[in-house]
Amino acid sequence: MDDFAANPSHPRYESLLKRHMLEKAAERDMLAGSALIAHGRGEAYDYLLGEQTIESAMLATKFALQNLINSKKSVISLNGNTTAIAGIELMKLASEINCPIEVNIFYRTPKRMKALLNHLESINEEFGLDVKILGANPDSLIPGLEGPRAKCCYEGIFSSEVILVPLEDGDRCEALIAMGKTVIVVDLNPLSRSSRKASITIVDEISRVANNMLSLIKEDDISDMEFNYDNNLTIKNSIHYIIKSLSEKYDLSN
Ligand code: PTJ
Repeated sequence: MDDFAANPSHPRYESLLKRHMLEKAAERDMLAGSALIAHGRGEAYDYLLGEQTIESAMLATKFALQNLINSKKSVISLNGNTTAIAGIELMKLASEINCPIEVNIFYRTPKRMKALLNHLESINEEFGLDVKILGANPDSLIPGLEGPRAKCCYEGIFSSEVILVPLEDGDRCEALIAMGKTVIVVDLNPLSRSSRKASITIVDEISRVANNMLSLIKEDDISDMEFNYDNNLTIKNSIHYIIKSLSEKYDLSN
């Protein structure tokens, strides 16, 4: 990737690459001012998860994908961070599921919206995709939210049954749940309000989730799989994992 100097053999290669992608996206005006702080918080949780997809997250990912595939209408909502580090994979996923992408950002400015929409259109062109990209002309409001955060598109977020909203804020997650939607959140912090309020919480890193979904979608049985899914248990299992990993990282008995 252009001026990225790290070698793939570096033990922290993936992490350095994601930071670099965010730096580049910031140069292109795609990110919120606090994007790198949000990413750093995510990295801290990811360290505790061993920078891997844990079992409970994989189960949530499978169940989430089944919901996205089987629903009458689904949408993938993208913000700045998500577009920067998993934009290509999520556009490919949208193409496989045949659902639109909606750019929906917390810190909404015309400059950022334009940069993000242009970037996603360039992914369509580069990879020969034909994904519908919404967000340029919001015509609806999410009830219960105030200001620009409430804006959305009827064709996308407003009328969809199932919505994948990685790195969502707690208020909007609750407002979408109140609209009766199945809300799939991806958040490395299992304790965040969005994690606790979502219908399906994937405690994992967004680019790993996108890649996992792209692999899983090739398995023909995903839409018929039987699940006995309990989101509360998913969250509890991720917290148990973090506690266990913390206690194993250092011998506290000495
Ligand atoms: O592009 P915008 O305007 O919508 O703004 C995006 C950010 C992320 C800046 C905004 O939504 C924000 O401030 O988010 P928060 O409230 O800091 O929450 C971000 C959550 O995402 C935190 O709980 C992080 O742990 C988590 N997170 C950060 N990076 C990742 C992540 N979760 C999964 N994958 C990541 N790569």
